[in-house]
Amino acid sequence: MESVKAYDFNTEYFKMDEEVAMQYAKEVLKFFPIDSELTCKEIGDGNLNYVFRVVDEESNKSVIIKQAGPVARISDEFKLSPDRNRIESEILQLQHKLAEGLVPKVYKYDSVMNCCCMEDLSDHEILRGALLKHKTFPMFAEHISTFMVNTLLLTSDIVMGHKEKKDLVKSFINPELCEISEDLVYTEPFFDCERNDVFEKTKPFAKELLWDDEAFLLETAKLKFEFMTNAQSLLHGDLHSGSIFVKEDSTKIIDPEFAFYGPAGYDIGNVIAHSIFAYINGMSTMEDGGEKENYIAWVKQTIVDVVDKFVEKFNKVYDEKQTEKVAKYEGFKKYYLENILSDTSAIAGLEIARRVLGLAKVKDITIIQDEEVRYNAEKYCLQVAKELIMNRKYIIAGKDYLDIVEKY
Ligand code: SR1
Ligand code: MG
Repeated sequence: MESVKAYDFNTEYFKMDEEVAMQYAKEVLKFFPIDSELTCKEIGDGNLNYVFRVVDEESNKSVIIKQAGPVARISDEFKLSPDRNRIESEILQLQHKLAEGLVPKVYKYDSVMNCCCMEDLSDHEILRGALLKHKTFPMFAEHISTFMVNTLLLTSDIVMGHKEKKDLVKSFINPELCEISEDLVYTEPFFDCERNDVFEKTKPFAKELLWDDEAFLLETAKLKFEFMTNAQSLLHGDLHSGSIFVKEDSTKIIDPEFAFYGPAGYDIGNVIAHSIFAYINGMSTMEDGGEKENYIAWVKQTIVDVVDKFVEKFNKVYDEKQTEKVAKYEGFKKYYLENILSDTSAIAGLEIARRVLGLAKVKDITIIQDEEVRYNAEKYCLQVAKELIMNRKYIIAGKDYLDIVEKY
């Protein structure tokens, strides 16, 4: 009989491999009987962590173990506190209460091994991957708008007691991951930053359109300070299509390790930006015909619905759940929502620009093989991005986004 190596999971952190993850699932998590025959695969494809899927084929039970390392997976230039795993576990549990059914269940957070054990969502697929196959998800806008209204508005000073809210601000202070966003979203895409490896053909266009435009750079500076100082809502903080699992009738939001108290528009802007990436990928890579028409029509409708459903549900929840006396004053709700919506537009623009010009790019663009087609897609993205940032005060409804998406 093969002997099983004994690991000490209680004293000191060490990085798991597949064998260790199986052992952990039995011994610590007690998710499987000790004598069960398990399989395990590391399935993480994000930039930071390791994700193990442990399965018992016989009982069909499975679990996910997500472990944070001391450096980012994408590059050891990023030394990151494993506290991000605590943040992720606690936020998932909080979001589970605020937006039931829209996040995976957490089974355990382990502060020694820096891992979070959670529900396996393998019957779903990652939204970005599904979009790259040009699949459509008719319920997506409905689900994501509910998720955003519930998690953003219910954690704001409009609804929460202000002391209780400040306790959450304290718990989810997230300096290292915020610094990544401050650098990667707000700063480095807007000059010729060496580590960004910008697509060569696009560089002169980026220089003329963005890097040399002082009025534009000033707006990015204002937005960076808004990100760093406006503790409005408890954000997911990285709500792109790689952080969302989907199947036809279900949406599950994962990976909230970038969570902190910031401007509510940050999450909504991310969802719109990555929907626009789905649009430009479809336009650039699909053959003309019915399939392309259906897909493009669905993406456009999704962009419109994400914004308009957010606004509709926001108004309703605000009226039902507001507790702050002055938030009831005539005109305040409109003022508050308009600020969120202008942030949303600007952040959609920043996210689009940074995924083209920054360190962390998106497959929607990078898989475009033909250089001329990719160049045109990147030019399109940068023009849309600039308009979303510069005209943010006027981009407040789904239709306004549609006009810009169709304009270039
Ligand atoms: C170093 S991390 C790069 C990017 O991956 C994450 O998902 C965030 O979007 C971050 O900006
Ligand atoms: Mg992630």
